[in-house]
Amino acid sequence: MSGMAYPAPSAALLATLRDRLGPAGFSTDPADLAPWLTDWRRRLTGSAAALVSPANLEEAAFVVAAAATDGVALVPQGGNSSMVAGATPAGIGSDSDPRALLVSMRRMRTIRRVSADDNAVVAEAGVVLADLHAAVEAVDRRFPLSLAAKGNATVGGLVSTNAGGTQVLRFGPMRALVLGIEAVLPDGSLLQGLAPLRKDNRGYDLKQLLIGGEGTLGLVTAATLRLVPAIGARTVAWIGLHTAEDALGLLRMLEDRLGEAVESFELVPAEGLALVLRHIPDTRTPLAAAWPWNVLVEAVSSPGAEPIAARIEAALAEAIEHGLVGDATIAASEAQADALWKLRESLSEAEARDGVAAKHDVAVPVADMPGFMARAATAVVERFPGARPIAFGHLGDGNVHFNIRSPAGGDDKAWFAANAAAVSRFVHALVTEAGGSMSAEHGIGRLKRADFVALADPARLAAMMAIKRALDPRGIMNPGALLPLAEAAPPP
Ligand code: 2HG
Ligand code: ZN
Repeated sequence: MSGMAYPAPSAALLATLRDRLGPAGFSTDPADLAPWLTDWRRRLTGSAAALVSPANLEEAAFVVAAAATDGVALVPQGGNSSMVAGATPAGIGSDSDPRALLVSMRRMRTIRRVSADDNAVVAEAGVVLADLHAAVEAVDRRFPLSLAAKGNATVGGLVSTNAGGTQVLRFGPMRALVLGIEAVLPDGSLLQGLAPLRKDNRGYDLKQLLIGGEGTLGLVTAATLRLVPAIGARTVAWIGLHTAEDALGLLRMLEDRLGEAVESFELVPAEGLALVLRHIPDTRTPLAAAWPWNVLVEAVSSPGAEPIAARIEAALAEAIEHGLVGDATIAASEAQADALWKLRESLSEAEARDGVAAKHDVAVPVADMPGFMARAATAVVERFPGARPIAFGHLGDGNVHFNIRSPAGGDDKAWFAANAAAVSRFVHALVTEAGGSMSAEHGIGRLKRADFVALADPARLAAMMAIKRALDPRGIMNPGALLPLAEAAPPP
């Protein structure tokens, strides 16, 4: 379906927005818009009639209400670090006839309240994750979600995509960390639910609809987020293993010995480590030999608790003795811990520097993951000869990035253009058949929408469409992300 049924914002609407938001909050200057029209992975470029940047809740509500009156499409955007082009105004109008308003939340960056007693922080949508981390550290607390894009990703985007990252194992993804939400619904009304309630049983959980809603059900303007005790001590280890099954065995053993202290359990295959060492400056191999698989483990204790380094060391020695682990090193300083993390966090970038890859973000039950990775790799190579699968990431969460690189030595751009869509459909079908998810943490956005719609359970898709129609009957919120681009409904 075409998005051309969305009306272009009228001159009167643009003037109203300019008057209300002022020069800092409204621009039609192509130079201001350009950096925000292409997605992070540079796969899609869109167009917008204006960049609209509300500075507070009142302005945000004004923008949505004004757009709703005219049925104009709004595309919310935070740090523009979506892995799936969830915040790119593509497919709505065109360069010569731009029809979307790009709504940047980056000016709403106030941390309204931090409460150590409530273990909660109220942050506006535009607060950058790294700034949030710093603000809550100041009161001896921690927001336990982190990802490589922390310098760009914003609270609104993290909430709207139910972001995950490298620290999900213990405290969960955003869904588990959001206590409350403030949002503007598609008709301009306000959903005000920022109270840091731990229990609230008044029927449907509307905030959970907005979490992971990818901006299709409303504009998140602020969220109340759960905090946990600050880090007293952390131990970071890099471990070499023979098989992915052994990695899983190690995870369960460490949980047995260390309880909940294990906060990260990240899988890096030999090929992934080699890519990082080849492409990322200032990296060096952590173990004497190359192992088929590696894991990075981080275990954390709170300030008043016993440090755990000695217990990890003992557990790893035992695992080596039993042949579960090949070799291991434990960071002796914070600098060494950061260096080990750099090996993991640079993997995505190293892969990109090496060439193009078809990217996947799949989940299956944790215990099935080693088997799935092996089966899927064989199936992909059979179907696409020469393709090079590489699986890395959040093994402890049952989520890996099962990326497929082009055959070595060829023209990878040409291979990608000819095969990427078919490769992705193939991988997404495999994971769906395995009872898993084709999007574990990145969301659907625009890049995965076609596969999601094609492979989704019909009952699930129908329920989602019904919710969308009920809350956003004219389809103005982030058209084309997550769900098919609908024709804009005529004004009532
Ligand atoms: C990661 O885990 C990110 O490093 C990016 O989710 C994954 O680039 C990717 O495929
Ligand atoms: Zn990831």
